[in-house]
Amino acid sequence: MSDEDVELEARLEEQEVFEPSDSFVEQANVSDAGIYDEFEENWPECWEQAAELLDWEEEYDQVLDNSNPPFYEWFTDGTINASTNCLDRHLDERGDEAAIEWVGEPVDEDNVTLTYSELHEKVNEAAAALRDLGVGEDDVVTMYMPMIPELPIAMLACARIGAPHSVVFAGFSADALATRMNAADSEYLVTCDGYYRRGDPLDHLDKANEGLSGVEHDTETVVVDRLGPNGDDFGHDLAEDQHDWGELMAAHEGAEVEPVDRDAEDMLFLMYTSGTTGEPKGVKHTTGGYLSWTAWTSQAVLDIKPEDTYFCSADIGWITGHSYIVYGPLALGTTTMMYEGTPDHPDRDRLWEIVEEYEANQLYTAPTAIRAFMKWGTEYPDEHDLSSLRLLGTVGEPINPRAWKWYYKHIGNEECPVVDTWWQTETGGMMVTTLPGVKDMKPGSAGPPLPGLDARIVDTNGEEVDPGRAGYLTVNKPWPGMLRTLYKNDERFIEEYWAEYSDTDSSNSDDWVYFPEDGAKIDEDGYITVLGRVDDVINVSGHRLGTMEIESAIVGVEGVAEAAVVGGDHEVKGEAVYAYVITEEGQEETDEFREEIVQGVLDAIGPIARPEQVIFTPELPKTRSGKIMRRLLEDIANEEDLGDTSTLRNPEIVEDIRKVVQED
Ligand code: 6R9
Repeated sequence: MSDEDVELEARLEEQEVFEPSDSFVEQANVSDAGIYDEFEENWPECWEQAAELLDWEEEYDQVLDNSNPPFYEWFTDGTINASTNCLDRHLDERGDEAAIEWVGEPVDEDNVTLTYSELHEKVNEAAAALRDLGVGEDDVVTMYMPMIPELPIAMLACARIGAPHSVVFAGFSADALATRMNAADSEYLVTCDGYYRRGDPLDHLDKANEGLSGVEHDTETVVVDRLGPNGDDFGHDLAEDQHDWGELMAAHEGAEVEPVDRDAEDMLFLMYTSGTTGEPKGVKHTTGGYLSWTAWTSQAVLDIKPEDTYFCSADIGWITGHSYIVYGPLALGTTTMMYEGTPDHPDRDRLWEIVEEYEANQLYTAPTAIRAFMKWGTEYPDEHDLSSLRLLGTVGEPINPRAWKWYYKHIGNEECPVVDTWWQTETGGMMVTTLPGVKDMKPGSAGPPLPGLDARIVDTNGEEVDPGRAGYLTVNKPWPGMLRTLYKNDERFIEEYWAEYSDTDSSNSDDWVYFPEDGAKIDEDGYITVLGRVDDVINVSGHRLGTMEIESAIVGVEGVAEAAVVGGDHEVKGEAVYAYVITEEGQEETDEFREEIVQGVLDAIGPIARPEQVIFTPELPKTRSGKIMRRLLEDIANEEDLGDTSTLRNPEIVEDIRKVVQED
């Protein structure tokens, strides 16, 4: 490093508050600080500003119906179609502009640009094909696909005919697919033969078929041919209830499908996510509220304009991809990018190469990726011209100030505001973050709640805690993008998100408080620092995993008597999975058996849940009531001071476990 660089690093390290540049503010979609007061005074009507970003078939009567909390309804009696809003209405002005820039794995240089007209055409053909297969309004269509253009095409086709989609991340296992299709009674699946990973073809249909064999009802499957001849080796033949996507599309060439009028409160999609118990939760999002929320936040926070090229490196299989690759950006008529591959193939400058080539204006990624970039070194971004970038964003987990500053300096050249956006699958879109054209940034802190939102940090009694003290994050007013319920499980919806801090007997909406299960603190300026989950969910590389899900996978392995899973600190992943395992009598505690356990997790969930360490232990630390003390296990994983262990039934076990971990 030159002297100048050293000086710069030192200055950055000390700086705690960063102002957005004048040039950014001048052109920002939102730059008037009055918006906070305006929204507060004018709540909930302020959210008409979000609804106004959309084209409605039938105008709504009421912005919010809060007569039956927590079953809130937004934009009541309005009707709207999401695919019309993402496609048809842009055709006149932006028909020839790119809607999706798809960058494939660099296998045969087959990148694809889909203009709004082309995407519209394909979505219509796919909608006609799905309808012909029997998909009707309100039938749940499952999608199990990687980052290929057919995924958003199929999603928008479903939206057009009023069939909710349920996208299952392609990295999830066959079991995970079966569980989700069964839970949603989903009779249709769209999947593909395979895809590329780091240049090599990977079989996917095999996994899909295995999943289908665990589905309890009849199904129809559509299979996209992603690999062409490169997939021949997998030797797939389609079964009778399986159809080739390409043939279906060809048979419906030029078809036009009248978009179905959906009530604002009709379901747009389901997304299964991890929670405290083993069963994944089917989060239900609606058409009017969700689309308003993602469009408004895309505009206000990501500063998206139609002429932008916007790049979010998430996978559409997660909520970030739904909200901020597909629905938000397309509703605004911008160009949204999709990247099929990984950031390190063919080399570690892959993302920067893409940013340069496509002149991307925004980059929205995860702290885990930023920490990996940091580790790889500045030479990779330095090789590329990144001056097209105007704004940077992060999501998925807390970002440490060092990673924030690295991103700000080495990717944003100290000219791009960084938005650290806190939100969840359940919230539909961003909740706590700075408005980049209005607020200063504080690395490590997401920022204040967005205008019109009331988020507080409270203690276990629901009393607000003083600035600087750790507490629980709560959201005290409803918002349009919120989940409406857990699919077919209103009771669990109340139990999981509301019971903790609400007066559940009250029909007054003021008595209802949403609890996202995150710990947080607030500073004197109202900036919120999210500390992480307070339930049994761990966050590995920004992916939410339930410890119970992983534990049940492990105890499913023959020879395992009991298991406890916790998150331990990890330099790049944020958290990593640590599995403490008690074996059955007679089971040898060998490395081979460790491998079997790891395989059990891969089979049940997928590679994202791979345990970093499997630790054999004779016992688990338990409270007197028999609850496993995960906090202790976490501290052992992180080699921290153990504090008070007096409530343990078996305090001596802690030392034993610690010894085993240190020996490993
Ligand atoms: C969008 C998404 C949600 C959980 C959430 C929290 C963590 C997300 C964060 C963050 C700190 C941020 N989280 N963004 N923590 N700062 N900017 O990630 O949804 O997969 O449902 O995860 O992720 O713990 O509760 P989801």
